[in-house]
Amino acid sequence: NAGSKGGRGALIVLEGLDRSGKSSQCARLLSFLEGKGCATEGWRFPDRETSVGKMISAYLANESQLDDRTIHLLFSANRWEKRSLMESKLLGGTTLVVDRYSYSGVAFSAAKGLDIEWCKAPEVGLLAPDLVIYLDVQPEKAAERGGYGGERYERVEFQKRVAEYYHSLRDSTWKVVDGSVPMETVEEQVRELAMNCISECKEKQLTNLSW
Ligand code: NYM
Ligand code: MG
Repeated sequence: NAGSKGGRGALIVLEGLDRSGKSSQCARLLSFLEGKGCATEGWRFPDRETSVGKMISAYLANESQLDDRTIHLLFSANRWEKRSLMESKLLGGTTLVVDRYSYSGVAFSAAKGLDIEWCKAPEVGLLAPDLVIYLDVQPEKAAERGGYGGERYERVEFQKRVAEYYHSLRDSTWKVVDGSVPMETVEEQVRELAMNCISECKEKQLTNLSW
């Protein structure tokens, strides 16, 4: 039973390359929705707080080495371990604004050379987002923003391949927003997409991700 009278919350995912502005936009959207009195939480993947998340974090920091398929499955497991909590929040009427999700999982691993269908498989059955906002920034532009934190994957050539795989994953839930324009302009568009999504999904069933 979707407890709250207002219907369920929306699962809104922001995706994009490193330094595309996702984290800033997630924070801005979150405070906007809170200001509207909308029950909202900000989530992110990888969730580095769990024990799986700590393994991922050490890998990204180059403090540990893991086989490509192994780390891929850990990223996926990190979403699976949050699935039931995610579902209960959504059914209870809370909208989740999520910084990265399965699309990051597939795009980054496929860019390393893993078979894309193999990469998609462990994501099947996770909750399907109601909206995916892709912040589109050219890899070169993102790199100019600086602040690559020295983590694995933070190299322009690699990010170009990631962008190609992201492109191949686009489906009807995706809205591509030009992330190279001023932050306030991006914010405006993100707000509008999110508000529409939240009102439209109240009546819709939660579904599972399939590709
Ligand atoms: N990443 C993130 C993956 O390779 N697979 C995944 O499933 C997810 C969620 O982790 N470069 C990569 C993308 C990023 C890195 O993410 C860390 P962030 O948003 O910088 O903490
Ligand atoms: Mg990063």
